[in-house]
Amino acid sequence: MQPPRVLSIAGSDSGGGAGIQADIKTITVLGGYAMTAICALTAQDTTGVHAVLPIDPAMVAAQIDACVNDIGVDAVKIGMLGSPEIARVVADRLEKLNVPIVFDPVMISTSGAALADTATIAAFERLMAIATLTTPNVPELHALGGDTAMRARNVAYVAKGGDADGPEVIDRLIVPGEPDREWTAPRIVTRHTHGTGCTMSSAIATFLASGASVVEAVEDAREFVRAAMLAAPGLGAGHGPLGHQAVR
Ligand code: PXL
Repeated sequence: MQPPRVLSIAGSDSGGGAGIQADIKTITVLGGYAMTAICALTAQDTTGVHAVLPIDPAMVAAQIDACVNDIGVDAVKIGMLGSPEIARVVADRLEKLNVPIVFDPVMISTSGAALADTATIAAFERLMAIATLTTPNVPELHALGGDTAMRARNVAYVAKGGDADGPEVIDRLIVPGEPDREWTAPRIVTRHTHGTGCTMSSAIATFLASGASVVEAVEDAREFVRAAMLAAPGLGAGHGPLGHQAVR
């Protein structure tokens, strides 16, 4: 049987914990076929982001075209974009592609580094409009105008609760025209949370590529992120990576 083909359009994390590397591991462990369009390189480890190099927007477009035109794509995940020009070129390409799109509106790394400037965040509007699902964490939802602004945009989103306080983590799914849903689970207390957002969005994209509904995809992706967090290998002196490879 052909594996679900998932294209990750995102930034590279040299340390392997987040970004494109987390996406490839997630998609692969979940049985998908991972492809990538790299938008930015980061020199990064568990302690922080040491350098960022955005890729030429035309090169990002060429990577997307290569994957779409030959291998084909069943779902797309969008992560770190690196510049407003890249965000625009990605929107241009994806507006013509009729597959599920999961948009992780990446703004800040787990270690606190800014991964999107104001102009790039402004360019998120078109991507939210075409995404099947946008997956903001607490500070990202706030920067996007909160629930009021998201509901006014009439887009589906998962408000991830991992960054909120308290012993329980609540993730909420809002789909226009459908009842809201939420999932509650005991907080996993760990400093090894680097790449949780990337892992969540690429897991959702993989489940959607396999034909799951949005509700099923979010539910199963949450379980995968939690299992990978519990399997974290404890690497590095800062916020370490998840243990994707140990989840079976
Ligand atoms: O989790 C957000 C994120 C996305 N993309 C890249 C990252 C990070 C966080 O560190 O490095 C490349």
